[in-house]
Amino acid sequence: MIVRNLDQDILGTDREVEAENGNWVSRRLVLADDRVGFSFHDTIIRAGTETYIHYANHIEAVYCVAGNGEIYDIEAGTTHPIRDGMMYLLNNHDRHYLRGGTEDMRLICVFNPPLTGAEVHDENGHYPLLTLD
Ligand code: 9YT
Repeated sequence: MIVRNLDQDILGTDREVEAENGNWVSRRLVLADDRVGFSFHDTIIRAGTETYIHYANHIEAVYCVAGNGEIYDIEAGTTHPIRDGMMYLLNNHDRHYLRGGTEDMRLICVFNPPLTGAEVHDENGHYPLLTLD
């Protein structure tokens, strides 16, 4: 069993990753080196921000537990409000804009395959596919 606490084990370590543009901060509770087939993140999306994302190499489930915002599905041309209790699943590598609302949004995210922790969004909004040996 692995037990981690956000305040004791993640914050202020290299498992706490800030977006270059300051739009979000991701606290990675489970990563690829835990070797369980997914990674598990507690992410804060800052109010009033907009981020283009296209996870071409990953599936991501996202569950909102606090705050508000919206996701714009580019292919479908639809916008979905995000609030406590809303989940979205990027099962088709969906290109989207993630927008912070009037207050910071707290999102619990699961990635498959797992992130190693070394990925950064490239200019296309992608995370590269990184794997451990
Ligand atoms: C919800 C989302 O995709 N936010 C961007 C950051 C990402 N969740 C991460 O690296 O933890």
